[in-house]
Amino acid sequence: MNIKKTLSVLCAGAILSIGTQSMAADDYKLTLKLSHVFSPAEQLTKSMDAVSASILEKTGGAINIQTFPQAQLPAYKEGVEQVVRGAKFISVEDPSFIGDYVPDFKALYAPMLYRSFDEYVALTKTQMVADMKAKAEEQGIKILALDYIYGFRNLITQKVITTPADLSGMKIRTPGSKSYIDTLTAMGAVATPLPWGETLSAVQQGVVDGLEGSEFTNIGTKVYEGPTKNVANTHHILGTCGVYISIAVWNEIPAEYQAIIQDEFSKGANDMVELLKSQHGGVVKELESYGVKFNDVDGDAFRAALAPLYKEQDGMTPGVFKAIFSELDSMR
Ligand code: X3X
Repeated sequence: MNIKKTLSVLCAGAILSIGTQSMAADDYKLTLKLSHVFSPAEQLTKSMDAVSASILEKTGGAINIQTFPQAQLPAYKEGVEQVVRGAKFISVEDPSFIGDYVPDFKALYAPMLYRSFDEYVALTKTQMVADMKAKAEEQGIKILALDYIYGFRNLITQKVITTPADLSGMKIRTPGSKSYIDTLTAMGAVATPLPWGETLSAVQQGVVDGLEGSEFTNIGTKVYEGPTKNVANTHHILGTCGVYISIAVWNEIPAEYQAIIQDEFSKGANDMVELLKSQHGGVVKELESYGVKFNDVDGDAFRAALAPLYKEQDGMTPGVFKAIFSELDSMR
């Protein structure tokens, strides 16, 4: 009989809650479904598979995380909704998708904030972000990681883009969160939200004039095989994914397994960041060998176009952007 049952018996029928966390029980087992939109060739997919396998092994088979890439299960906003509803589900999406529950995450994912992967990683370790995570838990979302970085998102088009004016009238595909729509609109484009699964066909058929994404997305999903061979180095958003699980599901997991899960997802993110930092130069060269051309842009013009987005939106903590800028200034 495990400790919790013993305690219950000793309390003569009055079930003594020992907190919201159940004690480790030899017979505890949990299967979780993990959902994301990335393709098998992308590092995020490989990292999720590796972390899940390591968790299964280190928990002696108790925690079985089944991974589902390419939006086979609910993804984006719908994936986060599964978490909030308390499903045995892990959603892996960028922080803009939890911005609907904690608006401060829209500020964290605002455009043109970060100059490097490391700046963002350092910011995620601050008390300011810890406070954001606490607010997420109040909304039912336990955040296991925020730094599965898949690269700076750049414009990927047929036409060479150097200024916001060049984007006028151009339909640019974005993911469906408001953060992306507002960003591409402010940059001068006609933001056209589509799930990733419909994106490459939309480009091929001319439904959109281009998209935006990282070099790792470009090479991992073979965007380069299509007509959009020009990449404008806007670095407008740092593409990163968080890992989200229901706080109710999390609290039922024995502490010893929680520690393994947290540790493995944290290590997985760190490993992925270091790997992609080392791979980026080679990926650019490989894309160039496929005929992709990279160009710099008028950064000041795009920064000026995006500046209005640093205005606090409903529900954001007053001064949240000032706090982010202050943290970043202290690192530079
Ligand atoms: O929410 C996770 C990502 O931010 C979604 O970005 P998206 O829809 O441009 O997909 C990125 C690709 O690399 C997926 O293969």
